[in-house]
Amino acid sequence: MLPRQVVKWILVFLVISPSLFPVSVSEADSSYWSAKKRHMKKKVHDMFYHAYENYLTHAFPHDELKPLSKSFTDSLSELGNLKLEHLPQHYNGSALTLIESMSSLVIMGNNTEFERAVLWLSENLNFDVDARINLFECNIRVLGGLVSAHILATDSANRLVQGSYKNQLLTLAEDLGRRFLPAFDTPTGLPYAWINLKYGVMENETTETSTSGCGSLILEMGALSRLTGDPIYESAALRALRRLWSMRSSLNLLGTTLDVTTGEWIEYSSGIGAGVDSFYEYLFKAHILFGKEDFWRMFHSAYLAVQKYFRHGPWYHEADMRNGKATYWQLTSLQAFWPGLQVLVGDIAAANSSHREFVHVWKKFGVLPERYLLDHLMLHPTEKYYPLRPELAESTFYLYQATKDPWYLEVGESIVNSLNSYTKVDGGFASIRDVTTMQLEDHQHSFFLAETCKYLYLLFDDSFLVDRNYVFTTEGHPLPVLSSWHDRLPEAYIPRNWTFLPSEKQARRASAMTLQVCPATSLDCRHRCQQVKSACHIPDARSDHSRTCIYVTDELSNEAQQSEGRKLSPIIHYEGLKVSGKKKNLLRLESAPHNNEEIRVMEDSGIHHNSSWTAHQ
Ligand code: DMJ
Repeated sequence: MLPRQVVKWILVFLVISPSLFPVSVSEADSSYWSAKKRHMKKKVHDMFYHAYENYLTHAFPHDELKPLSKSFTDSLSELGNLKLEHLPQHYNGSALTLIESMSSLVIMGNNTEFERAVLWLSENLNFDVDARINLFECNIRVLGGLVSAHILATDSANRLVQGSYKNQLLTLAEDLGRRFLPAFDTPTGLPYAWINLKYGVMENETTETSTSGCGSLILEMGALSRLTGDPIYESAALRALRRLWSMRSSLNLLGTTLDVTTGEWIEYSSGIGAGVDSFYEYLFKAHILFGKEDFWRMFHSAYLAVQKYFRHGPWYHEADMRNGKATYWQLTSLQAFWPGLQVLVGDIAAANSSHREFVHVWKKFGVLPERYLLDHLMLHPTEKYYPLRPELAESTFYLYQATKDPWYLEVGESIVNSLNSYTKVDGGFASIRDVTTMQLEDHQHSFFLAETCKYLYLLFDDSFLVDRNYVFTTEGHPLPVLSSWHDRLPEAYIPRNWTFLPSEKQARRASAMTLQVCPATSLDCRHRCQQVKSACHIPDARSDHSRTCIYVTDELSNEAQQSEGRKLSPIIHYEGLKVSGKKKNLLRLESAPHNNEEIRVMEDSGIHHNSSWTAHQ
């Protein structure tokens, strides 16, 4: 037994030691997270190669891997084709998964494999095939994959062997782009959803398409025009987008499906998920990529309408575009991309609150089910599947970029663990047919390599993004933000305006992804804090979610410190959330307080207990 005096001094030392050595505590913290990141990066790297090598062994050059039977499917002609109509007789695939993997290979630093893929595609890929493909899917996966890979191949920063590359991928992309053009030959300029790569629009082709199907082509086709100098692709996509926007209701809402020959809506109900999702994404990303104010104006009105009519607390339901009345109360796996888009926009408070709910659902089922009925709190009877979708990983990556809150690393870790325990099989990664039984399905979708693995990898290692500006397409293919493609580069995308991340040992330039493009308006300035409302933020009507974002900047804290003559901790208020003092505790307000009112707080018993928000948000 130790003498009582010694025990007393040990206890005193333990109590005061954190204040004597504050730096070593935070250093221990940061080396814990650095080690965690290295470990997780390796895990994701291994996942990607397990999927990729199995694809090469059992499926290449066909489109996608069937990981249970270790065989293949030529699925480009099946994508979006639910009834599997008009399947081609002699189509042997387009190496879809290889094309989709190329930007991930570069991000993971495997230039040798990337070059091998460039060579193979240059010599073998041929689009002159009798295959009826979905324009949207082929655009985001194949055209986007090729255009992005071409840019990466010609970017000297990637140190690829420049001499061996003669723009072969761009030539292929242009050939494909030309084959898309007949689809746009309609009285409205809205493209058909389906086109035969060899013969153009087929006889008796359906005239029905979706909002995302005809409204999210501008990034890939715009980039193709900028690269080739031929404006025809960008003009076709832009004309369709403008026509679609002109079909919005007086509430600035759109429907989900429409007729390309009449320009009439077929389905008036819409939300932010299937059939619409990337339409919103592309309005905003087109503004970033091409700098046109027009895109910003469209996006801003559309975004505000979504926040006003679809949002219910952290959830998004569907509504009728004509009157804004709620129609379907459903959470869908595809909606999980929305918080990521909100981060880019700058509406981080709303992004954070929705993202947390998706994480809850992921944890409840082990993965995200395709559709969950919010009004009945049950799974959709037939859409219980999880096809290895990337959206939650994508949003987690964006939120970590913006906040550097290590809690998002933990979310990423649990996504990785779930994928490895439920979906990894000897022959790759399999989709889940039913999240209640975890029964598997024999399909490894190409977006698992293009997006799911990529966003998880970037979450744990973002070195590819440092000092560079990229916009990721909806399929996760990076396109650079170049001043030569711009009418005017947005302020936030000019490197001299980039913020510095204070949490690093040495200040490091952040990528544009950590910035808020959506302009902030200063509302009020009281002695302790400045209220800043993002122009993109619409407080929802529920009383328990009615606070607007309030940020306290470092400068104001310092100013307040001087005026009050005492040390203040940076404070960040979020909607109903307050972080102060002890950085590690996230506290939830019991009720929304008035300014400077004494507030009662309680520990957040939810999943965010390990947060450490910092003031640079
Ligand atoms: C991807 O093909 C794209 O992200 C698309 O926009 C919709 N979702 C799938 C993956 O879930």
